[in-house]
Amino acid sequence: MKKTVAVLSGVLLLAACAGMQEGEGPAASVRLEPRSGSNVQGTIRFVQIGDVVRITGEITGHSKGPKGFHIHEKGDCSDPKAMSASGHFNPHKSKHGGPYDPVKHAGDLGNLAFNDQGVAKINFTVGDISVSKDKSDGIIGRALVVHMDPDDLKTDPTGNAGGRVACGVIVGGDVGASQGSWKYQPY
Ligand SMILES: [Cu+2]
Ligand SMILES: [Zn+2]
Repeated sequence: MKKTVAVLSGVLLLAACAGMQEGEGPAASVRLEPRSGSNVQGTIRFVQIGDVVRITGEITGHSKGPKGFHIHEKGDCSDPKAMSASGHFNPHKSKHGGPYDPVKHAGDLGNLAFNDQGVAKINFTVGDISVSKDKSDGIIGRALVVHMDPDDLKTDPTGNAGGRVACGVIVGGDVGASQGSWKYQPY
């Protein structure tokens, strides 16, 4: 009996590590859905790496150029214009800024660069947030929002980024895992 339990826990540990790379902490992900009558959508993944969080993914269906990108306070995208997601995630009661400015909301992720095809490929790291549900700067359970316009990285509290054209609630782990669409990938 004891041996069975030991073997089983070994299998579970292996499963938990599948897909992780060395040095990676917990992951979270979000499926962005169109809002405000747009076609903007995509899937984004967050991985804790030490003190920073790597953000990767792809978003399609926007117009060319820089577009504001933020984590918003409330994990509620139910409103057709995503106003239910409330303001920028701001646990430190700071002012709006760019992602690498000393003064910024934790949720200020700056701008995404959409190309001629309306696609943004995303791969960058930021501090001041963590892949957690419980920490004060934790992003799980909050909303990720893509905007209509560029974020000017200074106008408080919105960055003057215009309407909200995509929204999704950040969940722990990989989106689709419970539906079986996530596949084990050896590395
Ligand atoms: Cu925003
Ligand atoms: Zn902000």
